Amino acid sequence: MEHDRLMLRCLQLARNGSGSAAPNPMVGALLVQGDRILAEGWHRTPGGPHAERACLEALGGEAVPADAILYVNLEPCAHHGRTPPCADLLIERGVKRLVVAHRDPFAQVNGKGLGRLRDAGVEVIEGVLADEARWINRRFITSVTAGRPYVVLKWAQSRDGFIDRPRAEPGPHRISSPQSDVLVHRWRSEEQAILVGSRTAVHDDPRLDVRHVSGRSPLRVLLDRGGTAPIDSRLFDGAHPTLVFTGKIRSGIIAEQIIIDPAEDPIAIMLDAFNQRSIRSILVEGGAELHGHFLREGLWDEARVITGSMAFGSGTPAPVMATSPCRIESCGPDRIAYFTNSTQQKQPRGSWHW
Ligand code: AOF
Ligand code: ZN
Repeated sequence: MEHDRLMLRCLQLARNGSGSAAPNPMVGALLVQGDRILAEGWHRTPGGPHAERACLEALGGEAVPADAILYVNLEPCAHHGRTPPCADLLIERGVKRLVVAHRDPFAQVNGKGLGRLRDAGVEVIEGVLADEARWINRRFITSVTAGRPYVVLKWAQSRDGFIDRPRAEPGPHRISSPQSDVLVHRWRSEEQAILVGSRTAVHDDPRLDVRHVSGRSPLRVLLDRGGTAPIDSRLFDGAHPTLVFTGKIRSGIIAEQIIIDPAEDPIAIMLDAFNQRSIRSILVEGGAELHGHFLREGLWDEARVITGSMAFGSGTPAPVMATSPCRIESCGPDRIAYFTNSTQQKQPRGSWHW
């Protein structure tokens, strides 16, 4: 279908905003006349032009032909945010035909943009590649509709199901291959925050930044109620912002600190704090206890499990997933299993990997 093909192009454009558009959604737009693409645009960064404006700016001063169709994966906005409403801009510029994938669940828009356009006589088709478009904006949609960030759990396990071997034992503790490490850094660049528990900070001393690919490093977050992470941990090196949820404020560390009451559920408090900061997604990198917590409470959306080629024989058992993966990939010598929480956003059928 012609509409599908052109909406797919929109989604490709939208994906250019991966890692930079958040907390805004990823949106692409293109103006098409017959078989000619007249202009394209996408939303790069909050405060910058929305996709529709970027597309019409790319067209320059030229008039929009009456038979041209504007494709955009998200309903044009109706509100004055950091930028004026796109619906008004489309009407002013004389767009007569519009194809969108789905409505914007953001309360100030949610149907109002399409309503305004239809009232102005614009012919609107909605629902084109809606599942695919919702999938690429699953972080934004989950955050806006559920009031919590999209949660991606990630861990690496040995062939025999351990995420860690006894520390007293000599030998390498690394599980994933260099090939998988590059992929994990891409995953990091796609989420706004990355969370680990204190045991991971103590044992692994991770940097939690993006090094092997180009991209934005997420906010580093540490749950350390007992204040056990050493003061010279890399997480406190000031190289990137770090947020610590702690039982009591510590001096001498370069990090923002939020006190949490030991009697309260830390997961709920953290998710709420993220939500208040418009953090739409988090990558949870361990350890087993933290993953178990998210899994037990059903507060997760995806799990990505890297299985390495070596066996540990003993150690800390990896979490066991209750469902089968929706996809398994090879990455160098590793296998990666992808799980989605079926109560949440549905992944489209076929080989849709974004
Ligand atoms: C669109 N086109 O390309 C995007 C939209 O504060 P602002 O002005 O940046 O508005 C952000 C909201 O606008 C965001 O929460 C979402 O509802 C919508 N994003 N809308 O028409 C776009 N990125
Ligand atoms: Zn807009």
